[in-house]
Order: sequence, then structure tokens, then C-alpha cells
Amino acid sequence: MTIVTQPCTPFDDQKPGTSGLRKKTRVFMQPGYVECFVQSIFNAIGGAEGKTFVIGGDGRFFNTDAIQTLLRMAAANGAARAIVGQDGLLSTPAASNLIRKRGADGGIILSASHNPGGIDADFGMKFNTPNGGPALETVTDAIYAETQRIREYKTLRAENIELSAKGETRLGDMTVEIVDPVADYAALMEGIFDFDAIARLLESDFTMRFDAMHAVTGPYAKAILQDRLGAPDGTVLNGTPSPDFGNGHPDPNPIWAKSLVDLMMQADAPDFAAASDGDGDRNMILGRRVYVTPSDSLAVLAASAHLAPGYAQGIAGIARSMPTSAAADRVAEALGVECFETPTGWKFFGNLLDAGRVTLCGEESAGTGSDHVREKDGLWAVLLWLNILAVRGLSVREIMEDHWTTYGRNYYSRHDYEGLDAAAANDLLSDLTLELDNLAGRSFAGETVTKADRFSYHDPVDGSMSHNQGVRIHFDGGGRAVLRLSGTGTDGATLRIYLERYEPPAGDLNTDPQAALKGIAQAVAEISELAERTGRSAPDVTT
Ligand code: VG1
Ligand code: CO
Repeated sequence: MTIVTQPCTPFDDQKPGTSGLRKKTRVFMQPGYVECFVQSIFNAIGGAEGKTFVIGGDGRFFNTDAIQTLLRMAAANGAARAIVGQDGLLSTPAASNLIRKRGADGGIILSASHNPGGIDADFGMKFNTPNGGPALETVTDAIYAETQRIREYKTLRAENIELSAKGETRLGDMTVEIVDPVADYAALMEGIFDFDAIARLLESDFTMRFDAMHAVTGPYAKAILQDRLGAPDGTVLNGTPSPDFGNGHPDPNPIWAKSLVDLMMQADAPDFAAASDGDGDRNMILGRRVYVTPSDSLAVLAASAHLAPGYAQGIAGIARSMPTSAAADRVAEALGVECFETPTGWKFFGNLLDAGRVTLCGEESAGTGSDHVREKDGLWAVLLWLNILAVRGLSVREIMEDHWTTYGRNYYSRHDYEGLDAAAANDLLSDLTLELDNLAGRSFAGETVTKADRFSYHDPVDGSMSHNQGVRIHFDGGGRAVLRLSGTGTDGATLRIYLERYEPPAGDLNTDPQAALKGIAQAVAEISELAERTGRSAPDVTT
């Protein structure tokens, strides 16, 4: 097999997003596009010579084509070994686990996560470092710099290799190891949770559903929930990964997982339900007639994590992204552990986890995880919920009510305005930024602003700074709104508005969140001239 060098034209449009590079699938399918991006990764990390990489994706359209390209390039660049999920599949948390467990030099995950898949939808690539986590900004900036000066890539003239049979093969001088994507991950889960207690719960009259949304968690959920823990067949819904996710958005929220939410709002609904996203790192949690807001889920898990054997010693600390509600902060305070507020994106948790400063992390976007890997982990969250339900013997609703009467309730909602004109959305935020210093003391829709600023993060571990991570507006009475632009979309701009208001334990804990947040939502709309600038009168997605 011969190694060949092919030309690249430097890119100008590959700025790293919240989570790797995401583009339309047809962009990735352009001749040389994947190649020149992958070569930029290899160049940025000091070459691939002698290295071991974990490679896998969420099974979306173009997944295996991209993997074949990647393997040829890894071989041509001198990599020693590639560990690849069977059929090209690896959930993001399972990939993170494999990188750590096998001491790999990194991994390349092929996914656009919760974005839809297909030739006319989205594709993505992300590089993870040897700690198993998404590359930090220093590395993603270095990759970006390479994409701007890349002139050539190296590949192997070779046939595609078989990805469906487990075992070792060779590609040029590189060993390709095809592994069961589920086995190591399932063993990791078994080491953390009380599988006997969960199995007993599932044996009782307790019923649950897990919606894999036609994405990568299907095989994981079937193996763990049904085969190992004994949940009956039919517990896992939409459990076969498909290249276009059954023509849906694999985004576990009340819009895209509506059928599951509708099911759970019935009087005779199952006791518990959950859904995960395209690459298996997100989770949505539901009980009978109750939707658990992700910010609340983080707080509940933190308060009860010690009930799972893996966290029996207690947790070191909690980290949450800035737009995530402060519900977890109250738990951290009660536990007497540190609490950190980071920018949006899981990569910002990596240093805190590596340093042992935090055990649990979470984001309002349905991401929860712990120090067991360096990615958020959808099924892990489901299993921790099940472990807690099994030990406490309460319903999801009872657990939520107990939590609110102990800590108070952080009413919370995120409003997304999607597909906006990018210039209009950018102007809205930059004009708002100029106004921030003039807002304090003024009232909008009956709400008085106490403080407004832009969030910057100082990483307490490596001392790095990340600026411009969202606009925060605080209101009299403890309400808060956050505005930022999405870094994962591929169509125009998505404006996210995060709304929060705290109600103490003695207050009204059972209002509809949209009603509880109406005043703050109106105030933000006025302050940001939302309707005038976007032409929208209501959000596209409310979570
Ligand atoms: C969104 C979420 C963020 C999450 C990111 C990746 O980013 O808001 O919390 O970390 O997606 O999630 P943005 O920039 O669109 O708001 V996913 O499951 O890649 O992986
Ligand atoms: Co995801």
C-alpha cells in the first residue's frame, strides 16, 4: 500500500464551535474536506506517529465513509493503532471511556450530536484529548490555525476495511482493532451503580421507557437496561440507530421527543422515562406527569449521588455551565462542597474533573455527567436516577417535591429562536452589550434590573481566561436572564434566552414555569428589542 500526498486549500470557515466542527453533511462530503481537516488535527497535535486513536461515531449518514478516510489517513501519518467501534459506532461517553481506559493519545468522534442527520442535514467531527475529554481551547485554536495554513494531506491508497467484524486487522503498518462498542461502557456502569437494586426495582411493578431516538444509545440501552437489568423488551423505544434518525431530530427535549412526553403526561403513564440524543451524551428525565428540568436534575442527582456505590464517599464538588440554574449551587452549599460556574460546553469541565475539584457536572441543555468519563453521559444519568429511585422508594414527582421543599425551586426555562438572520442576531447581542452599563436601576415590564454584564471565565486550574461567554441580566428579587448565540447550529443563527427565578421553600412551588417566568421573559424581550430585531413573537423551542 502506498502513501500518497494530496493538495489542500486552506480553509477559512472552520472556527471551532461549542463542541467541535459542525457543518452541513454535503460540506463534509466535498472531496478533500474531511481529509484536510483531519490532517489539521494531526498537525496540531504534533503528528500521529506511533499514536493510538479511538474512532467512532453516532451512526449518522456519512459516518462510515468518514471513518474509512480517517483510518487511511491515520495509517499514512504513522499511527500505531486505531480502536474503532464495531460498525463505526461509539457513543460519545463510551468513546471517552475507551480513550481513558486504553490510554489512547486521543480520539476522533464523528457526530453532530442532537442535530439531525442525513445528506441534507448535519455532520460533525470532534477531537478528544488523552484525558477523554473534548479538546480545550488551546488545542481547538491550534487546529483552527492549521486549517488556515494546511497545504497537503497524507493518505494511503487502500481499500475500505471491514468494520463489522470484531478483532484486529492491519491497514498499512497500523493495527485496526474493532471493538464491541458497548462492553467496556457497560462494565463501567456496573462498577458505579447498584445493579442489583435497580434490577429489583425493574422486577417490581415499576415501569419505564427509554427513547433512543433512532440514535446511538439504542444498543447501549438494550444491552444494559433490558439484557443486564432485566427490563422487559419494549422498554427501549426507537432502539436501532438509523442514518437519518428516523427522519427526526435526535434532541431529547419536549419538542423533538414529544411522543414520549405526551405518553408520560397520561394518568396511567409509566413511572419513569428518559431519552438521549444522537451521540448519547444528553438525557431528558420524566416521571409520571412530570418533566424534570435538566438544571433540577443536576441538583437532585448531586443531593442523592451518595446513594450509588460509585459516589458513596460523597462528591468533591459540583460544576455547572453559567446559563444552568443555580439549583445545584444550593445543594453544594448544603453539602459544604465547592461549586463552579463555567462557560457553555463540556470542555470547560475537564480541568476541574482532572484536578479532582468536582465530581458532578451539568448543563441546562440536558447534559449531566461525572468524573467517570470526560463527557456528559446520557445513560449514566438515567442509571443514577434509577439507582436513586430504587433506594429512596419514591416516585419522580415525590422526589422533586421533596427537593423543592428542602431547597426551594429555581423556576427555569430556555427559549430558543432558531434560524435567525445571523447579522440581525449578532447586532442584537452587540447592541445589547453596549447598553449593559445603562440598565441597572431601570424597569422593564415591571421588572427592575439590578446588574447586567458579560460572563468571562477564569479557569481556576490552568489560569486561562475565556471571554464573551454570554450576557447576564439580573433582576430585583433574584431573577436572571442570560442571552447567548448557539455555537452548534448550521442554519443562520440561534439565539438562546435562559430565564430563571428562585422561589424559596415556603413560597409557591407549583406554578407552571412559563407563567412563573413571564415577567422576566417580557423584560428581556423589551430590553433586547427582540420582536423588532428578529421578527419573531415566540420562541421555536421552549425547554
Ligand atoms: C449546545 C448546548 C451546550 C452543549 C452543546 C453540545 O451548545 O447549549 O450546553 O454543551 O450544545 O451538546 P450551543 O452552543 O448550541 O448552545 V451536544 O449533545 O454536542 O453535544
Ligand atoms: Co450530544
